[in-house]
Amino acid sequence: MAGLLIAGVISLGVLGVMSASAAGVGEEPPAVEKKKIKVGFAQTGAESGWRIAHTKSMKAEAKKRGVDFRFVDGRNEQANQIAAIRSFVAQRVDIIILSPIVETGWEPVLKEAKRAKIPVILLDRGVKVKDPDLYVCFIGSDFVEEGKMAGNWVVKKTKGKANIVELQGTPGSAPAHDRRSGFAEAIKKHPGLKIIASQSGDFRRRNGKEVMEAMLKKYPKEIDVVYAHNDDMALGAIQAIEEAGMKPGVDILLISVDALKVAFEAMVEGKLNCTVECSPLFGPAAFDAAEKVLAGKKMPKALYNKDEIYDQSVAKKLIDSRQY
Ligand code: GZL
Repeated sequence: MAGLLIAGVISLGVLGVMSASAAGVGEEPPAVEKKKIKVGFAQTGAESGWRIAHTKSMKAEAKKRGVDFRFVDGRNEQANQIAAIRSFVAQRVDIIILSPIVETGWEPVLKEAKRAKIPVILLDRGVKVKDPDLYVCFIGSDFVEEGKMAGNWVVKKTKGKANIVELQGTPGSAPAHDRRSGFAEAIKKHPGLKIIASQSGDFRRRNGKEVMEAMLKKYPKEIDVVYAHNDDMALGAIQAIEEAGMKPGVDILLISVDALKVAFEAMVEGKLNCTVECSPLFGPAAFDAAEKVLAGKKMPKALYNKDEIYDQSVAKKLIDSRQY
């Protein structure tokens, strides 16, 4: 016991003495702490269930990786996101991640980031810029493909004959533009399918309800299908249809995008007919890309998430597995 004690004391003492100076002969030098990468993320806002889940995924992954994460909620204003990018440049972050609310108006501030030699990753939504080197890569969904999936479902479900009302997302945003064009492409060979009205609900549930109320006043009996660019607006439209004394999912079919758990609940209730997935859970992919960029690895210009389509026939079976 004494030997052990002495060994204990000696080792403590030695350690005590040794720790007062640099590592001694034969001692392992203290592990160099891995430098924390500084990431500035300019998020769009908090307009929908999708966006909230997206922010949650990014914050959880940043915490898990011990990243020095600077988060700014753009509160759905491009000016706020531009100011956030400028502040990230001033803070000399290592990399900037941007979910751009709209596609245009980014050239000047992205040039400032480039001049500061700070790489930019686009997440979720794309931008229209002349110089593609203003960002390293885009990670998100193919919104044109999502629109096509929705259009093809409407063609099949209605046998190519229906009056359609479209609830569009934020004007000028990539998802609103591309989900419209993909849908129009899918239905163009079917003259019996007519978009009789199209209006933005800004991806918000309240706006979706208000726009649908106006549409029902204008077209009390003519609407067969609602194509909503996201589930939040579809849920608002469902409320408006019920308040007008009609059965959503039966009198008027509804298809939307995002595949939120609440959309699965509406499908189980028979009020929503179909939703196209657009997963927000790509925090891990975003930080993988950031680490690769900072390690000087070559990145593809675009990395697309895989999206599925779900209708009422699978809603009950899959609802418990939905993660957002
Ligand atoms: C899509 C994303 C869209 C969602 C909406 O990647 O930009 O914005 O479809 C969200 O729910 O508001």
